[in-house]
Amino acid sequence: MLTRFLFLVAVALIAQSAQAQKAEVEFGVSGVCGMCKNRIEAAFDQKGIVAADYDLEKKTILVVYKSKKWNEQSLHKLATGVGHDTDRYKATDEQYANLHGCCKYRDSEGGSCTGGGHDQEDHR
Ligand SMILES: [Cu+2]
Repeated sequence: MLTRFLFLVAVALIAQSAQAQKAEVEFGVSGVCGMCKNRIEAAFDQKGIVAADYDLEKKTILVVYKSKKWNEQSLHKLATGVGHDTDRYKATDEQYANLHGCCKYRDSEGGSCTGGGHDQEDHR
């Protein structure tokens, strides 16, 4: 019972603090496989980001964030920071080079992992 109570208090607190200028944005991010999805979502695991969900089929990410801490530009930079182009900014060649081989969405040889197969493996 106590844990349930504490849980409800925590949820109420989170809901309250999240109400403080919460904003939502969706933008395009290049990616080809489950590893890309994990990498992109991990990059958005930041303080002030409430939720981030990458849609591999639509190649878009939906981000709920605190507008005090983040803006659209800084959010785009999170994706390019791990080597993924957005619909507004490009990752540097250096950032792109760090991607796993099958995640090289810019090259025609890349995307070999599309359709699954070893999506769940961790090559890092
Ligand atoms: Cu990938």
